[in-house]
Amino acid sequence: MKNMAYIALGSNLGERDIYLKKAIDRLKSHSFVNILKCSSIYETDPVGFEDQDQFLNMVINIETDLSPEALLEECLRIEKELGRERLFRWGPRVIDLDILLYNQENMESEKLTIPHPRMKERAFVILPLFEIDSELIFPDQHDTISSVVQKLPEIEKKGVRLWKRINGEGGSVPIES
Ligand code: A4P
Ligand code: MG
Repeated sequence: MKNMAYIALGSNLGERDIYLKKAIDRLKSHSFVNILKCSSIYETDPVGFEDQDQFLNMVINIETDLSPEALLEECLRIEKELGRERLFRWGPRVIDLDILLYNQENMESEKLTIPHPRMKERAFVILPLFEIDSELIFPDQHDTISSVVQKLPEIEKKGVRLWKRINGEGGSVPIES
């Protein structure tokens, strides 16, 4: 498959890990998508609107023959099929799928901005991304993932705790920077 992309997954309602798994299974079953890597699952303090339950977050790396727009449509379709209701921006959700990066492209349209505009400030995205690709370079300012990790405030990093390792072992220790 021609293109490489990274997708962030988040859930803070109901059986959060089941929603993550179901979303990945649906992407996996798409004939134009191959899952290459999955990060561990992290439990994270809510950012933006803080008066809501903790999230589970993770990041996956895929290869795909879908265009960025078609991949977004697929993500929105999966969110809908899994029962996501949009209550308000940054509010609670059973599943959120955000496209972080697509090859080395920079794009901005009404529907889609890549790289995801808020990703570099969000420890719940950057730490799982660093786990699966510690050599990553961003297409916009060509900064490295490790420099982005270093710039994250300590307090934000403390809000991201390992919940389940890739291979299933449970845990809840803070992630070391
Ligand atoms: N859209 C534009 N660019 C993209 C992209 N790269 N990937 C558009 C996906 N969608 C993109 O998304 C609204 C619209 O954004 C989509 O229809 C698409 O056309 P949404 O998922 O309905 O809205 P949202 O997720 O509520 O808003 P937004 O602004 O995407 O929020 P964020 O920035 O994703 O934040 N705290 C923790 N701990 N963990 C979380 O996962 N998530 C959020 C949501 C807030 N706080 C959180 C977490
Ligand atoms: Mg979203």
